[in-house]
Amino acid sequence: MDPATNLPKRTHSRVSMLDPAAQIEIVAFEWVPDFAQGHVRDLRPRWACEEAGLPYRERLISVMDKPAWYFDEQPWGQVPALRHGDLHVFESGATLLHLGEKSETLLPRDAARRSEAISWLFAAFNTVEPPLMEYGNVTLFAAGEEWAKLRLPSLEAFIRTRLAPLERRLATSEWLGEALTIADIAMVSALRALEDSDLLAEHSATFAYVERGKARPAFQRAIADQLAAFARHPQPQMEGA
Ligand SMILES: N[C@@H](CCC(=O)N[C@@H](CS)C(=O)NCC(=O)O)C(=O)O
Repeated sequence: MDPATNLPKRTHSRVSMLDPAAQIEIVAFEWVPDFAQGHVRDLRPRWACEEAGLPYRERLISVMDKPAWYFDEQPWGQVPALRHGDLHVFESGATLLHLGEKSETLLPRDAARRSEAISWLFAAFNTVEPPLMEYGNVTLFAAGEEWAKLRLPSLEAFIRTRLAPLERRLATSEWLGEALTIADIAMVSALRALEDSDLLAEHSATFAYVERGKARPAFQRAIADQLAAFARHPQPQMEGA
């Protein structure tokens, strides 16, 4: 048994941690449009559960017709949210921290390594991810708009200033700390927004880091389970379509 969770230790399992009887529940969407499939943020706590061998169940809701009760758990109605016994957690970063508290695999107990992991976790969410989200907006959702074309060069230059320190760190280190932690789960997930961009390709250590994260069996199981839910749920009919 794992004393932190009172659950059987199931690390290094080759089977998915998805288990309808699990105590941990992750709220996810039953279906999203193609461009978002494999990127929805419930992937982050799913991946963490897989790394740590923490069983979880999924609760699927509709992105088009979010249930009213869900706004009491996630004020913006976004995913993911996580329930664990009486605890309700929202924001993917908070779900990662919660799971980190349950598993030393995800968040070291040693004070120095723990502070390092938490610092990088916040860096992923606060320093690295915001300009990458803007990049997605400029190159995908607003592509073709005049303002987006004007914004792109300065945004790319800014993103390079965010990637350069990561590149330095990852040139000599496989993960942000000594071993993979919730910080890497957050950072790799954020960097995936650049998957098809030269910005990532031109930073070879950071590129290899993202590939290393995605190659992990735990990541593969997590993404397969997210995609399996979409495959089970047909695309909803749009109004007026
Ligand atoms: N800061 C939030 C963002 C969550 C978020 O943007 N979730 C997206 C899916 S990846 C969502 O629920 N989108 C639908 C919506 O906003 O209505 C977190 O990290 O949990």
